[in-house]
Amino acid sequence: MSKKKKEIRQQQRKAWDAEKGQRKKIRHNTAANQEKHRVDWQPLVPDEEGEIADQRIMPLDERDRREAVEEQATATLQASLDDTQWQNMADETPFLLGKVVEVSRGLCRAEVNGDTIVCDVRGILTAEGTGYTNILAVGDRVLVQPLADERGLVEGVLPRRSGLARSDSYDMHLKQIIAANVDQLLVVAAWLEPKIWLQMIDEYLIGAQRNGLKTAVCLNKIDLAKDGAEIEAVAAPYRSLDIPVFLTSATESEGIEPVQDFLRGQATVLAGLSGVGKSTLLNAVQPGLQLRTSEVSNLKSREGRHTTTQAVMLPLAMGGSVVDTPGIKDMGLLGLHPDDLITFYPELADVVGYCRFNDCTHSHEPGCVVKEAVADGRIAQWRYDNYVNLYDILSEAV
Ligand SMILES: Nc1nc2c(ncn2[C@@H]2O[C@H](COP(=O)(O)OP(=O)(O)OP(=O)(O)O)[C@@H](O)[C@H]2O)c(=O)[nH]1
Ligand SMILES: [Zn+2]
Repeated sequence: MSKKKKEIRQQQRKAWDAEKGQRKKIRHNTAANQEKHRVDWQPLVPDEEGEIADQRIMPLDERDRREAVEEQATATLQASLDDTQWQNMADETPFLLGKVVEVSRGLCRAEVNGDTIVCDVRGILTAEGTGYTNILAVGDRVLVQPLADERGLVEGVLPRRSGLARSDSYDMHLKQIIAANVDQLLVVAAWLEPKIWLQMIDEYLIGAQRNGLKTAVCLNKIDLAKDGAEIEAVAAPYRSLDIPVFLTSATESEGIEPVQDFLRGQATVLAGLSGVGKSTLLNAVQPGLQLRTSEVSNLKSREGRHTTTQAVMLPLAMGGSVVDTPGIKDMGLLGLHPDDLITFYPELADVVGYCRFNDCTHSHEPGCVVKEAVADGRIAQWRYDNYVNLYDILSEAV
């Protein structure tokens, strides 16, 4: 961080601390805040008429400003955004820049000026009109109004540079954002216990690639494999598509260095079935790192209610972070047209134009060059099987 920026942050911090007592008084001076400090206070939600209490007593220009802030979240992804630009955006508002590191319903934990504080999310911020079903995800950069007692209020969500999203199962035009501003996804699979599930790996990879994220696969528990050639048969097709494959034995701390190299300085979402060894792997990457969200979390609402954590982003000492979220489990391929599936199987796409029938589905037709390529080993049988299975699943959904 530049010296100047450091100074600015220190000043902000000082001003924040100095105003602590005063701020409380000011807040109590408004009708809206007196309302909020009633014992039965609830986060702002629209009433039966769709009106929000705070909005009725808010001056017009204040409402305009909030609407403008909200609009920022609807902006499409801007790949070039970085920390400096987010800081500049925040500097143009009366609020502080925050980075969301944990999310639960209506609440989040955000890093603000080096501190991690629990924040309520302004009720007026809704996902409506954003194209998403949820307003906030782990990794989001937000505008935070600091409040008393080391708490804060999320006033707005800044534009994202990337996001891992999946189609909503009720309305496929809408998306649920699982993690924001992440760079890549690491699929962790076990060779055995639970037995490797190749179709699931492909599904995770496709999900990430549809969101423009880099991908890699970690094959863990290789100490349980008897045959190195079998492992190679899984690793080779991915590697030839420039998808790195790491072979690890997390309990033995074997093969960890390439995983560290992949994670360093990047925001990475972890994906993998239960029991494949994600926690063990992360502990081998950085001893002491607690992956399990339930243990990390003690998010409490202001009324003292505990809430279930939906996602958590953990910083890595070597730079970068990892995102653990149960939301990833059913990422699925919702909304993908079966005819577009082939773009995620470049080794099949390379040969399809030469099949005898123009509309060959490469499953049962004669004169299919894809099947020929499988037969003579140019395409891995299991990749072909995954393609055919997923094509069938997607065709049923259309
Ligand atoms: N043999 C062997 N066992 C491993 C290896 N890595 C992890 N395990 C074991 O696999 C079990 C599950 O590991 P976890 O790290 O808890 O798996 P996880 O993916 O975090 O599982 P969830 O918490 O359910 O998501 C534990 O008993 C680990 O000791 C490995 O490389 N080899
Ligand atoms: Zn064909």
